[in-house]
Amino acid sequence: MGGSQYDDEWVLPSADITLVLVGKLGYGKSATGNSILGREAFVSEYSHSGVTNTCQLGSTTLMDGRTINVIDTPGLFDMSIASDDAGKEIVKCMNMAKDGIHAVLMVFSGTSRFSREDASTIETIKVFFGEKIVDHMVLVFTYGDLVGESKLKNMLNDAPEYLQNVVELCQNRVVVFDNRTKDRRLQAQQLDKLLYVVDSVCANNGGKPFTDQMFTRIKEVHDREKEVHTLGYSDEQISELKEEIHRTRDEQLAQITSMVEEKLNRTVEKLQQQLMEEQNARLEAEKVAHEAMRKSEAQIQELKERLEKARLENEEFRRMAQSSKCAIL
Ligand SMILES: Nc1nc2c(ncn2[C@@H]2O[C@H](COP(=O)(O)OP(=O)(O)O)[C@@H](O)[C@H]2O)c(=O)[nH]1
Ligand SMILES: [Mg+2]
Repeated sequence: MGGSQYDDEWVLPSADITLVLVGKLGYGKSATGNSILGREAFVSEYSHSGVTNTCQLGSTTLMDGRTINVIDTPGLFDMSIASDDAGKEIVKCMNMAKDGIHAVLMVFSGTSRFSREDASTIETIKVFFGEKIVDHMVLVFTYGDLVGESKLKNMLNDAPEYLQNVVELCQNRVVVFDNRTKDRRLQAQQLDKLLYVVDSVCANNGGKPFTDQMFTRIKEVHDREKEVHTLGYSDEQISELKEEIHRTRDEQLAQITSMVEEKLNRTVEKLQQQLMEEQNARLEAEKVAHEAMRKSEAQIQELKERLEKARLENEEFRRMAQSSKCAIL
């Protein structure tokens, strides 16, 4: 048999552009993926059941002839629902994007408030992949039918400081998607806008997609396997070797998975540390403010006492002045 647990998603088509959809469950990742591909490639619905909780790949050829791979993820870096399989899922996603990621589409719902968890999803990705990943980030706001571009601009102007910083870090790469529209012109328009932004991301990065050591390791596994096919073995021999090939691949992927899991654990630890430091800094700032208030209250009291003393002295003086006037008279 020679089956491998990685068989289904192992050999996948390469493409000119690879996009990964990231964000919380229910924000519209799958719907956005479908809008990009122009067909219902991913299940999109607001319910926990029925929605696959694994990465999926959809491909299409664009009008200009370029091929595009879109990877839909199940809230990969949403640490509030992180599962034991998170490491495996990340490896699966990286395998789907084995040549690297051109753009990470950070999907937010245009109708939800930007939350602390949203900020921590971005932070997790930054710590996990390193700061350079920000150069490949595009912010996608869904529910364009309800919010519209100008409303969203206003919302971003009043957004929490963290979101404003992210928008700035992403050099204003913000795209709005109405995934409900049936208007073909609007569908084409919003896809064009996204592709324009993705092209600018590619250009800014010298045409190179994002990769790191983990991607390199996965690519090595692919390359080694390709080598077997080019060594001049006959199909029959390769078929006999299949079990061996799969076993080697599984072992290597298991190694990469534990490396990813370790990195994920370190990421979570680092973020917890960061959070604790932020909390401590906030407590310290509150203490200082409280102390300053206490001090100013004491100063006000002192001032009041001095004024009262002055008033009493004035009165005394007036009394004395009056009695001395009487004495003169
Ligand atoms: N009105 C509206 N609904 C949307 C839009 N995008 C997604 N949705 C809905 O939001 C829900 C969640 O979408 P889904 O793609 O499954 O989110 P995911 O969990 O992030 O993949 C579904 O009911 C979608 O129909 C949009 O642009 N407009
Ligand atoms: Mg989905």
